[in-house]
Amino acid sequence: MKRLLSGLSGFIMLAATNAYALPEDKGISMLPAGSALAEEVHFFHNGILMPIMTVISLFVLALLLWVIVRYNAKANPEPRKFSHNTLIEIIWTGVPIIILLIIALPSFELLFKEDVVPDGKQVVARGDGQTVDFVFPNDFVESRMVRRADHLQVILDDGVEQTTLKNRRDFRVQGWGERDLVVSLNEPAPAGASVILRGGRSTQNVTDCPMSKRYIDACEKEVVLAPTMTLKVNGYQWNWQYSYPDFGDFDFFSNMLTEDQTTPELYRFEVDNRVVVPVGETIRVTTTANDVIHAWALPSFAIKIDAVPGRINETWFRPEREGVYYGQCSEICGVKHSFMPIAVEVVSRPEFEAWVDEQRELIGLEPMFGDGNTTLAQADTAAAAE
Ligand SMILES: [Cu+2]
Repeated sequence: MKRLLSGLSGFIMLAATNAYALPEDKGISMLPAGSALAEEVHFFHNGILMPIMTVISLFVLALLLWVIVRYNAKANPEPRKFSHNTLIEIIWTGVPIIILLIIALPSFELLFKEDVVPDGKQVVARGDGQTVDFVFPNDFVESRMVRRADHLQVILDDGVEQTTLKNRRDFRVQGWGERDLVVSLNEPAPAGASVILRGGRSTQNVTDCPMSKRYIDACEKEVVLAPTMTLKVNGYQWNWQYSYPDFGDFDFFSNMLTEDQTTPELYRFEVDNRVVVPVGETIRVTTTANDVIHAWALPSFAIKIDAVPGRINETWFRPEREGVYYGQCSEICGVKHSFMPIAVEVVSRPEFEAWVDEQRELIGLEPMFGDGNTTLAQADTAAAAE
């Protein structure tokens, strides 16, 4: 009951401040993307699949109309009697193969991105007005090593703003694919500024890249850092259980609110206890189920992953904007299948830490972050000391 109350009060508090990503009445487009990867998936649908489908449908429609008009019994009383045409057969086999390849290649890339949890890492060094060489420890496994310019980002942070430096123009790199990457800036980093080296094989487009740039794959890319937390999802007939192993392994069930507990707009989307995650951080998601197969689906993050009893599936997302995102179990799992919605609330780091401490208190654990201003590094020390 205590948890239900805290969930409800949280809901009322946040309902006033946060935007919802909800399906619209009579809407036909995708739910707004909440992550860069979802934007890529949406581009794949809206920018690649839809044009191809539209052209094919119009072409087939035109062929049909042509045959109906030109070759009906009245217009063409004497039909020709040939049985095959090699050129046409080569074309109608070859062209679909090319179309399928155009669809397959970007979709394999997206599947790979969703499947492989990012492992990028960053090191931060201080500039002193003299030093030009900075070392990035390239200690990944062989297949994940930083080998190319787009696997590495060099950012200069002067405390006010961050500037992404350009390979060759601003710095040179020695030792691609080797243990230590040496980044040599063309000009020494100013005293007091931070040099952020971010490396890894998982990259994504920066958010809000325009569609025209996506067509020619010219969006600016960024390295995705390794997860800062794991969210364990467990499907039940008929609700979800979530646990947070990195923060004391507290867990809770998330049940759909009844019609009189929420607004008509949110009925069948809203739950008593939402998943809460921090914005801008990589979240590892593992799914499993307690009884039958469920599926954890969250369209705004382009996630749909089966939750299978006796087995663990893994995926990830990196929410870019704060807000509440809704999803739904997407594997028919029994009579109340359509009554197990998913609600994910993306909040700032301090809000997330305050929420974590609240959840820990419910199971009698000491707060992990205290006043909500603790840095990540301090949290790591606290977790290690526990
Ligand atoms: Cu289900």
